[in-house]
Amino acid sequence: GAIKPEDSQPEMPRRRFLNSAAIAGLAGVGLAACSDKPASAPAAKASAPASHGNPGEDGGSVHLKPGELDTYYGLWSGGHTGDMRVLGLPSGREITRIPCFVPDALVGWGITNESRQVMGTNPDGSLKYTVADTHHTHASYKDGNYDGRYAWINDKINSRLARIRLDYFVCDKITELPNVQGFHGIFPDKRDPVDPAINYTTRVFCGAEFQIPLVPGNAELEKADKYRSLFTCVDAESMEVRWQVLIDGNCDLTATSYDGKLAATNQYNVENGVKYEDMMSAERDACLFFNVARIEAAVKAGKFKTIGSSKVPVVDGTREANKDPATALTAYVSVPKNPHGVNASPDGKYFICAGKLSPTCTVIELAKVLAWFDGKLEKIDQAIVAEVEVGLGPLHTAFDGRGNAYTTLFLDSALVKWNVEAAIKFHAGDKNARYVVDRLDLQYQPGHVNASQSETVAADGKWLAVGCKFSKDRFLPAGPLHPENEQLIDISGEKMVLVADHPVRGEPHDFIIFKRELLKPKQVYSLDEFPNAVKDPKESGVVRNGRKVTVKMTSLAPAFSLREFKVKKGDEVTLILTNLDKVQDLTHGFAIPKYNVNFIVNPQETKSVTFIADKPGVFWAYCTHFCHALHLEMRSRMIVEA
Ligand code: K7E
Ligand code: RUQ
Ligand code: CUA
Ligand code: CA
Repeated sequence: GAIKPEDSQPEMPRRRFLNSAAIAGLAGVGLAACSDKPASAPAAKASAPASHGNPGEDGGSVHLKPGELDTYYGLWSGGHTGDMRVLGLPSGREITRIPCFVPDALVGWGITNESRQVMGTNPDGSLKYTVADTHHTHASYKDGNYDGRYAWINDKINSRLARIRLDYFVCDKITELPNVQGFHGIFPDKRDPVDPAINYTTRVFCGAEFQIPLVPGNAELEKADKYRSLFTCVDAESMEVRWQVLIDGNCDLTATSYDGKLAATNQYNVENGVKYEDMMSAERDACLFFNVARIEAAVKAGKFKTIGSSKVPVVDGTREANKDPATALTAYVSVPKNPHGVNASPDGKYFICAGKLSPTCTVIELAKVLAWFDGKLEKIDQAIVAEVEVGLGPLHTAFDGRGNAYTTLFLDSALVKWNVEAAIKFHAGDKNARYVVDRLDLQYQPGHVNASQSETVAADGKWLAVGCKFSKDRFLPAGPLHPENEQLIDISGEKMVLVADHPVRGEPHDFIIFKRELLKPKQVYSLDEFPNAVKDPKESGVVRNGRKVTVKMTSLAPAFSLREFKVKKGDEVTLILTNLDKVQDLTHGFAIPKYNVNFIVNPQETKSVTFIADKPGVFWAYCTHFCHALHLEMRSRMIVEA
């Protein structure tokens, strides 16, 4: 049963908070809805008339004719596949996937030397990690909008942050954060808090969700009340960790202000609980704010310690050490029970925390948080300008640039559109302020939501996508593992209209959607990008240095420059391949049977692989990427002499 907008206020006909007894039933709420036939008929059929799915102007249409291009890019987290998906929107077509944390046999990620160096290896040469759990993807800013330089994505399992170069759509750096577990939320800053000339991203903030013993001796391992979490700042350019903040409670999602002064994380475990019952025992948790300029000053002044073998400066952001606003590095704004997302409104004024176990959204005014740091606000909680009920299980919020927020309601399987200023008026006592504008049933249990340009000053209110965690009956059954259901919603009008369902393999979590003009990708590499490029076919050949052999080769359709090469059993072979084809889309592949070698080289790209030639015989190395009428004939013979 959905709540209609008119029912949702002023008095909410729902329990205010989910208590422990209710949470025991929470699985029930989700699972009952999942295992049973949905109570209501699928809403999409009725609600997608032909006139919708086309917000007009530059918004594009969800139904593209063959040959038509999308008007927006979507950068999607790939979930367990550890990559970033690139979509065209509004069509929802997947254009490519950019491998980051997990090996990929198309591009040779985890196979080529260059990618292995980015991924990280053990002393024995094996990959340090081969699994990932990516959640959040965000891109670099300039003047409050995306500037098309970088995107970042996190790996929650092994606390890694990957950077994607958006000129070539490749992952070029991965940083593992020290002394944290469950690295979850990320957000780039949007400008420098001090230097007005730096109106672009120079930092990426990272929240760690799981508290751990920071200096584990055996005595500490089980004392959960002593576990701690750190909030981390990574340099956007060098990808080195700049500093960390020791905090009370945990981190979950992350947000940054448009003026560069504040970063924040929502906290759902201020209790330091180890069991869910403990984690939801307090009535209020927090949204924890970081004063970026003060933290940088403290680091500069040497007011930090280091932890274990890490050299990273760690400043003290605990409650006890930050009571005095004049010197505080952090501020803990209280937020009802176990909030989830925290999102910055595109007007730069507010952060909104979604309640998860509380049916509310909390609106925090950033000017007031700054006033507290300046000693001009008596209590930090006075920065809360609204705490309004929106429905059950609010998780994440997007914006349309017209003053409306769109919050996913996990438990209600719905999206609620609400007006932020009206909510503030309602909270201030104007009981006639109707803040809920519209409500839409979703299929089913939505998590992340984002709208076109939503996390920029240029939020355009045309399209909105939702990542539904359950799809149940929405797609052809294909065994027990159901895809998730990503739904596209036209938000250009007063009423939200569902226009498309797309199945997606688990579990993407987060994504961003932005205008295609903001990216200027290159489609052919420059040879100079690669110090080891074989720039001329004449440089091809085999160079021996003891047991180490270097094979240099080029590709030019339909031939490799070496039709054969000879090595000896036991040699350590490094093969360098440069694709000298200059034409866009003319990619070659290179695979060696029985040697676990497979990778592609794009136009003007160089890659290398290193392996021990431990199997004697003839091995037809062949092109794996259809490139020419003589693609099948495009081979080289590796002869390994016994
Ligand atoms: Cu709501 Cu990782 Cu953004 Cu999923 S998140 S849990
Ligand atoms: S064939 S070369 Cu595998 Cu049908 Cu395409
Ligand atoms: Cu070269 Cu196929
Ligand atoms: Ca809690």
